[in-house]
Amino acid sequence: MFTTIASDDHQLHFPKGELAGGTFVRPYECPERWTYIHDQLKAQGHTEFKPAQPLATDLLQRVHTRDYLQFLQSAWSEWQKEGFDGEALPTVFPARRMQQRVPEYIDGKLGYYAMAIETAITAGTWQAALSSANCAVTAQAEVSSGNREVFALCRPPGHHAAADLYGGYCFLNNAALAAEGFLHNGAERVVILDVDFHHGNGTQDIFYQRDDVLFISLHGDPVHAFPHFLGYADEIGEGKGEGYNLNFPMPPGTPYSVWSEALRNACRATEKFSPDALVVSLGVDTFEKDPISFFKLTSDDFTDYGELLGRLKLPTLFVMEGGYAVEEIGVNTVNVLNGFSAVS
Ligand code: FKS
Ligand code: ZN
Repeated sequence: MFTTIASDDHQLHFPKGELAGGTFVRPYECPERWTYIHDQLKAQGHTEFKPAQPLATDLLQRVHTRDYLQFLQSAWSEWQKEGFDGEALPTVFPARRMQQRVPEYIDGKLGYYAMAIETAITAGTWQAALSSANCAVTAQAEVSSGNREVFALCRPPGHHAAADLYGGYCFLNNAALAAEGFLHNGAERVVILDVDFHHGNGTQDIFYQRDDVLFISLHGDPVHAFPHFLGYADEIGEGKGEGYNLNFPMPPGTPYSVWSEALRNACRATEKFSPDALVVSLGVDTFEKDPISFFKLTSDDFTDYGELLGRLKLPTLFVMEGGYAVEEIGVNTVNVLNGFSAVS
């Protein structure tokens, strides 16, 4: 039985709008995602839930910059101070041939720290993001103290957030914070395996020059898929991090037969690295019916790959990332955990 670390604070982040396809739509990343997963865990006997402890605070500055953390905490009040009616969204960016300096005005700050524009900052965003990070680090502590079946039901997600970038629904990098937690608790090497449909650009960037955290990601080819500007196969790490970043971009329509071959390669690389802990960035937007993604995994495939992960026999932490087929998100997520349990 899995122990789940979850926080009701996720509800404090519920933006009304997301710019998609040229219109404002209700965000795909919505509070019901959490509820469907929560309810399915209970329905399938994973009845142990523990609250998040405020453990992320000490680690935040290992992953994120001071100025970025300050920005996230004050963005909503700075936005409100201007008397704007809507939610805080960026509109202008430090693109090529422009200054990379932090402006003082909130519009400029939003654009400076954003990597995409769909993600609104609202009144409860900081508290929700902080609690989500606390879920990840509390869950990491649970694994470090010997629990072999731990799930961090994080919302908002984290893998697009870099040291000083938010976007793609992410603010604080929950998986990176968990990896830092493992290192802080005595691990020498950690693997972060990102199976969300989207490339974990934030996580990759945070560990790009390091050899103590191997980042592996299976994702939609950036030529076709968000976040578009990172996630190519030739991104292998830099400096002493060279060789410690592994990307498996895959094309539209990719079925489980192909995807699972990439996962087997990822597992072999994981074993070769012989980490002390594994963090799985678990997004179930690889599902065939996901409304914004293009892989073709079925619900049973999630059980199958949960088993592949269980066979690694590593202290493992599952951290929730994406998944937008909301009615199936619970079943698909719990299938991964059940597959893992069945063999571990
Ligand atoms: C598609 C536009 C893409 C943004 C997609 C963000 C995906 C977020 C995620 C996370 F795990 F972070 F939640 N819009 N036409 O699933 O990677
Ligand atoms: Zn995703």
